[in-house]
Amino acid sequence: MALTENQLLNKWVEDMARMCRPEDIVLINGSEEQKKKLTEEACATGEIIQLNQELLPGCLYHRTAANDVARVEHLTFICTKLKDDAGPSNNWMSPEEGYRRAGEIFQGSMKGRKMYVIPFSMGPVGSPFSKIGVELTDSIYVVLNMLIMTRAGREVMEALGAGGEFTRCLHSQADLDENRRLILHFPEDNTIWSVGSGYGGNVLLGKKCLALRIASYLARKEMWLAEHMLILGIEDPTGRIDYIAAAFPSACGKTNLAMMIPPEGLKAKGYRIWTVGDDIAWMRIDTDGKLWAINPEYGFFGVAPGTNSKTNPSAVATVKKNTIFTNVVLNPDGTVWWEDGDGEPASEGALDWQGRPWKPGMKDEKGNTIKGAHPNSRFTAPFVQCPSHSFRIEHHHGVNISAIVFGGRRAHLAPLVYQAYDWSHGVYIGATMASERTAAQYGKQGEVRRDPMAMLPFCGYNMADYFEHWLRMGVRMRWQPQIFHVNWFRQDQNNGYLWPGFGENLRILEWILARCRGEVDARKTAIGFVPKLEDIDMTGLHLPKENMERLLEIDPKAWEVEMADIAEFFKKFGNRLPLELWAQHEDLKRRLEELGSGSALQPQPF
Ligand code: OXD
Ligand code: MN
Repeated sequence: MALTENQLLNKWVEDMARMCRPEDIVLINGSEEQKKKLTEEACATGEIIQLNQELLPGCLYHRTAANDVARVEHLTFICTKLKDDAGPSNNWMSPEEGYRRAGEIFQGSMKGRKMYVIPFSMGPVGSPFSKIGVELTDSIYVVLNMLIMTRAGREVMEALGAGGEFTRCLHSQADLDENRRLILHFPEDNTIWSVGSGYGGNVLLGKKCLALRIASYLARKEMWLAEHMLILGIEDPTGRIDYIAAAFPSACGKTNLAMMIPPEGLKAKGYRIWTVGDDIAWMRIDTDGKLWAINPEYGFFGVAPGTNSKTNPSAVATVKKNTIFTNVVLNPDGTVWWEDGDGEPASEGALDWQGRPWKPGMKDEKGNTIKGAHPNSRFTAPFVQCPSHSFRIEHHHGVNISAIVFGGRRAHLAPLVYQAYDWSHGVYIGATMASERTAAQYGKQGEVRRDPMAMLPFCGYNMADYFEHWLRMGVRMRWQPQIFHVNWFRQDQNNGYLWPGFGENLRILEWILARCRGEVDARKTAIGFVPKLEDIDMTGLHLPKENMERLLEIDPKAWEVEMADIAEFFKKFGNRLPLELWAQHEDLKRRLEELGSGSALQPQPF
């Protein structure tokens, strides 16, 4: 009997099976019964360990191979016919070479294993915002994760019907050899091939591969936006909810911001936060001329270390049940632990992320502390388990976006918050986003990594065209969201953070929304509109006034260095870069020169 009623799908599965040679093909229907059977099978082989079902009901544990713990940007390719269509920020391979090289690794890679066929929808099933994909994989871990991260199974098959379009996603762990690992995207064929990895970001193909790299390509063709953004709603006591979409590079606290808890001082105002998404936003202009956004995902694939009841109580509550933990510490009582989490790990009998006996405080030969959980260890948890999850997650048109926020980690340059003059200036701000490495982190202090719109590793085509697309989208909207830039990470001379971050960030979001509603005025500066000190509600937060002044300061000398770096970055895109961005660049340069010469030192109210 045919696998499905979709002949195109059947033919593709047949072709891929001929190449990978699995011993069996199993269609995932999304039922509890099938999930239970697969979990039992994976537990029997040790691929998955069942956790303490009394303390962590429905929770599972998995370890990836030690050489396979993160996304591999150097092995990730965009395979377009023309190299220039991938652009200077992507690795490129021709489609012929991609299919040939990966094909050799896929050849017979599923021998002795089953091939699972997972029909999934990114976005609510049947929504005009959504896209359907089908992932073929030989990993039960992938199946169980996809059942959390996406809407998957029979309902999606029905929506796909006999002739529907879908993204073809092929994955095999093969032998997990780093030298035979490739993550390939064929945007012109709506196809993804991932081989040789078992790590989430490389193998849950609905996420970074489809919802960002392939979707960004489709979004340009179809005039919408696929972005690396969280979506959050802020409800005020009158019941009005305004939504913000925000892009930050990886590891800048997106999940924490998406689930933030109002700070004590603002509690009296009765704000309520609604989490719509923590990683990806798909946005379309609706018939009302406004920008609407959905979260195409259905779960969280969050970093565990650092997640605790203080930094993110909602995430702690979210992972209490039905969660898959990857590469964290396994306690002998079947519970889990990670660095900077809640409580203590077991003092005896714990195993680290590689399955080795581990005790807190253990050191290696060089005297360095051995971490129990991998720094990129993860939890995969259903979206609706988040206490602040928005009821709009199921809504076909998502939420109306009032503000777009770009952010980076800058020790000295960018003020706490500023607002673009208009859409085109906002696109420039997004296109020039960057994060700086600080002494407390990794790499060389002060080194700047440009990460436009936090999409550098995720844009599936030439980023110069991507900027052009953003500019065109602005022209098409009748009501453009206001664009802002924030920097929670500004430091003093002693490398201490000037701003407390976490829930206190709501004070800045409050100003952002007040600006969107035209309720507060601002200082017009060379780089954009900056708040007047008195317009940020500091109730219950005692920060010295000098701190706030430092946080909002604009240093023309530092900006001069920045402008040179931006110009170097822009030049990489040659004459494909929209002239409008160069014009924005020149305007900013001129305004900064005026500021540096003292003629515009006093920012003017507008
Ligand atoms: C992620 C990332 O895992 O951005 O979300 O790296
Ligand atoms: Mn991300």
